[in-house]
Amino acid sequence: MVYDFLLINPWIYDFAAYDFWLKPYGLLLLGGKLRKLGYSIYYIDLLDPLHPKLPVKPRRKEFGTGHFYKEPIPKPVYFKDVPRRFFRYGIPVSIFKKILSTLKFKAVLLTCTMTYWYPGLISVLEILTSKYPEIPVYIGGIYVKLCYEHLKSHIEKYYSDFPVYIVKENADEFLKFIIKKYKPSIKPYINEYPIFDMQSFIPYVVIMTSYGCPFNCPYCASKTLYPKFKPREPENVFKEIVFWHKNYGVIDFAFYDDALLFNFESHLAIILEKVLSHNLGLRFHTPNAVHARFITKDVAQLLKRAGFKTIRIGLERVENRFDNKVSIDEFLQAVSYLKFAGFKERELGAYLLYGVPEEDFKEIEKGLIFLEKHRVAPYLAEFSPIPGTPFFELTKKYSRYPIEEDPIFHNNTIFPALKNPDWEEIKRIKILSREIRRRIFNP
Ligand code: B12
Ligand code: SF4
Repeated sequence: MVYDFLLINPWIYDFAAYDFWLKPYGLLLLGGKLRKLGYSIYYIDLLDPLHPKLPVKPRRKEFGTGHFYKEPIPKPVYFKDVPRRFFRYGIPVSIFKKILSTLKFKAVLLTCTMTYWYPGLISVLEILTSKYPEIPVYIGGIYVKLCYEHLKSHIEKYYSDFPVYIVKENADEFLKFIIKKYKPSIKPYINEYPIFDMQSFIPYVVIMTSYGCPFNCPYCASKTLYPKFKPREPENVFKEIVFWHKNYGVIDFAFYDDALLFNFESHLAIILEKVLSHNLGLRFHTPNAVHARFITKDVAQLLKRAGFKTIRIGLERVENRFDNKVSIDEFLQAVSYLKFAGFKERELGAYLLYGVPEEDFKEIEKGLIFLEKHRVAPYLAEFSPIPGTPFFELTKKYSRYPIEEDPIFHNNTIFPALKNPDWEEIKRIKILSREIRRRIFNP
């Protein structure tokens, strides 16, 4: 069979990558829409942690999360000051080539989620163009949206002889073009849900109930990616959840919303009440943090009753705060409501953003101690500068890397905003954070 489209989720080249409900949601979404239009598709997930041919099975953890298979690769020279090893995460190249050799397809769709993960995309592109120089390749996703010029100049320089196209638009716009150019070859699929069923296994399903965020924090890309906040119809979200549970036995659902609790009463509450009334026994997770400001006593109780198991709150900083999405009082109030509703310490956590320009590690330490005092598990989030944000402009002044020239330097592990990172101090802070978590979880 000749597939209309081959969809590929590229490898990750990085110091670290973990399947914390990490899926190429945009690409899976696009696949679902194509299938509904009657296009035949094939999906290769190069990150697939459950691929049956992996030489070593990566360790998996609770709720569908876990490690990826990885192979060490030489660290890029420009990262020589970073005391970490470098890996290619995902299935071995040989397995990918083998799968590819069995397939026939008319066009390829590639995505790239983090701006600094583009080397994985380029590796795939290199293999594809050398084996299938005539086949069109379309590239979209967050990296494309945030670093369009970077990819454009790369393609012009190295792939100008190949039919490689960069797509900045959202899936729906792209589909209008596809419909004109390609004729569907099979019967339309029953629904347009993301193609989780084309993975080798469905450990969990990602859900987005809304796009965008009403806030505009100076370090975040949400407004660039989604200028307007757009909720989905609660009934449709509920039906999607039921579909995965009833047909595939999925229990764990991770929300990717930027503002999951915004307009709670008229949105998420409706979805959760429906879930409860059907007694589905599901578990929900919020790897992308929720807003403490929207957590009232009732919200906390409904989240608990509905089966939320992982709640991460975006606190970011305790002192010298540089956003206004939450105040310390609101944060503490939210935590007390959540605990009162019955959430255990293990189920809750707060993100602390660090590694910002001119970082003061003493301040971060105080933030960690503050969280320990209030018995909220701290999770450190290393700052990554995102083009188009005020913090990107600020980082340009302080970075030891040309962050404007190459998105590889947006990698949070390298602490790109620091002129001269004190790696010992960073290690100390990370250990402290881990120890505080341990003390909170095992008093
Ligand atoms: C979920 C999420 C996570 C998850 C999983 C990440 C993942 N899936 O890769 C977790 C929690 C693990 C995570 C972690 C981090 N994240 Co994050 N994350 C997100 C989030 C909220 C959603 C991503 C997503 O799936 N979006 C929804 C889909 C539908 O959008 P999309 O991919 O763009 O797809 C659309 C189009 O682009 C298009 N499309 C997509 N693919 C293709 C392909 C083709 C061919 C075409 C035509 C179209 C197309 O169609 C889709 C529908 O229209 C985004 C913010 C956001 N709202 O997007 C941040 C975001 C990607 N993360 C970000 C950051 C900063 C981080 C962290 C560094 C945070 C930290 N300091 O710890 C870490 C780094 C993780 C790591 N290095 O391992 C930044 C980007 C950073 C960067 N430099 O690229 C973002 C943009 C948020 C922000 N603050 O601005 N993240
Ligand atoms: S509240 Fe969160 S998603 Fe919204 S702009 Fe701020 S950091 Fe981004």
